[in-house]
Amino acid sequence: MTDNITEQATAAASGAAATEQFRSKQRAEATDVDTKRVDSLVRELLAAAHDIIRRHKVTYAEYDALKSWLIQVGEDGEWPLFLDVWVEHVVEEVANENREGSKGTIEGPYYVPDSPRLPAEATLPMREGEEGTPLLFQGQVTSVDGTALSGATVEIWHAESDGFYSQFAPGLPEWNLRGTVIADDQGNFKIHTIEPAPYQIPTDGSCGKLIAAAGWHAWRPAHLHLKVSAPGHQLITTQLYFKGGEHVADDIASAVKPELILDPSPVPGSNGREVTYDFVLDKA
Ligand code: MBD
Ligand code: FE
Repeated sequence: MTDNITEQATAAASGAAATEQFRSKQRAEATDVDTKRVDSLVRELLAAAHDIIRRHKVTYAEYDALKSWLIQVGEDGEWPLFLDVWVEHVVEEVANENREGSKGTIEGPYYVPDSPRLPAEATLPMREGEEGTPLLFQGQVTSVDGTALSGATVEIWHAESDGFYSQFAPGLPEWNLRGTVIADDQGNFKIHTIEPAPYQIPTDGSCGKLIAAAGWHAWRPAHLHLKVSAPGHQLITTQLYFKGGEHVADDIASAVKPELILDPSPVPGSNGREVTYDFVLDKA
């Protein structure tokens, strides 16, 4: 929104915040993993690397370039970003392959739990004059058997018009464009927000360096992040995109699915748009 934010946002600062956030929400400790499984997973991962080195005759110069890049990823705090952009989508695919309800997709590095609780119809916390097309995002949460899920929870977080997330870029109010909406007794919710902008991976860090070195682009399409849950049901982590938006067809994070593309319509007599999207939750 302001040049101020653009100037101050650095890969290292958002990386440090993402690393800190990850450490505080870790799902399980590595020590919970069975020795045999660590043995086969790591052995196969290394064997795949060895095979690539042999097939491509990787040189010492390339090996050293890899080593310094890996060191820099750690120094920049960009492991959460790197892994969520290039690896998480396959973990999500495997984790959710048996779901019958709504599609999920990756969480990404910028989720923060315990955002402000809001009623079933609510406006997300935002700055005075927050830039962007006003968006009414509404829908209903039901169970796979069709039952409306009273009091379902819809957590939502997204970037502002420059692609920055609160708590991961300087100058934004703590909970800007983040909220936990409690649906009504029919599972209905109405969320007033603004349409987010496409997100560019920071160009000044190690992930940006990799993208430049490989000649890739650094963009994710504009997206809303969501976690939807209800008692007795499995939480779904997902994202929703906008039809016709830039990079919907070539997301750097490979996290777009056809079921996740919204097609909002203009709200007559206003400059805003609205869209309805219903969530269907699998039983726990
Ligand atoms: C994002 O906003 C995001 O959602 C992912 C997955 C990676 C980087 C930035
Ligand atoms: Fe995101």
